[in-house]
Amino acid sequence: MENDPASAFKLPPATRSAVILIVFFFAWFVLTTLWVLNDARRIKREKEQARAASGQAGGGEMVWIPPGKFTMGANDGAPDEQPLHDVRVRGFFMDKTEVTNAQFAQFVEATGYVTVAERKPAAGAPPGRQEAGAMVFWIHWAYIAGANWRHPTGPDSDLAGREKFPVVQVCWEDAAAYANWAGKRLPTEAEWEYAARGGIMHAAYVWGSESRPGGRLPANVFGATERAADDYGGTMQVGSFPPNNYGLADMAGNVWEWCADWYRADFYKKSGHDNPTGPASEEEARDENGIAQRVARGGSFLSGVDNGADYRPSARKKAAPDYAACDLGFRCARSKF
Ligand SMILES: [Ca+2]
Repeated sequence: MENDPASAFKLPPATRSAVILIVFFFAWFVLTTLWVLNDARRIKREKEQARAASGQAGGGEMVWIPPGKFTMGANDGAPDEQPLHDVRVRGFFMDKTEVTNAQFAQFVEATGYVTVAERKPAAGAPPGRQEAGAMVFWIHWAYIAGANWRHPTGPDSDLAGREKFPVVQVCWEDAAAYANWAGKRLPTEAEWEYAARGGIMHAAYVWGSESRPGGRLPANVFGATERAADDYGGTMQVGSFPPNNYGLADMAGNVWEWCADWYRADFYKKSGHDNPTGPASEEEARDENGIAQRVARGGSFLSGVDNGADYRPSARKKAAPDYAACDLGFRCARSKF
């Protein structure tokens, strides 16, 4: 045993414990330091990216939505908001506001793009829809010839003084074309809901749990302001109400916002948990009538308590990709710069 080389390293138990403790502490210290340094670098990088994102041509200002996990859906909403399921979302950038008329005009100016609602419908369009037009609400919904993004509520309306109002009467493909031009994309449905919640998890509204904090609705939704009974209001300048905790304005109300995903009422039953992107194809999205629709989120100035408070962050809307309406617009996202 005298010659056992290991015996040279034998230490009294107390000393050995102390050495182990010191080694553990040292390892913990090194790992923590590395983690803090790495996080500081990440925050610095994200701030730089957010700065770079500001004032992009035709894009509007974006904010960084940090990666995280949240519970998507609601138990007390419409059946398509169920079941609740955990979703992990990667960090991404999101437009602070809905895309405005001025921003959309820049896109049209630069590209000569003609929106779907401005194009003559194909031969065989149903009666009353043979002229270019779109959906307008006044007491009830109607297809109005001549309604398009330049004339949001019909041929007699225009955009004078509405430069900072959200663009409306844009179909899904119009929104996607704008996003592509701006170097962006439409947000996924999961990204949209995660961003709308602003880090307040499990709350029914983007501003928190109370339906009417301080006795009023802090968003451009039906019933938010005193109006005559026959006044259905309209869009407002973007950012007229306080933004959510991420700095995003009008995630409740003003206009519905197109998302990238195809819609399926039962999608949550089989949704993946890591950055889900909706049904994989148009085919998979077809409902019992063979119709495939896209998702829109956030409610509009027409959304009220009576129709399920569609401005809740979990509420889902489906719309055909070629549907254009006076209360439907969009905002863009971007993965990185
Ligand atoms: Ca909105």
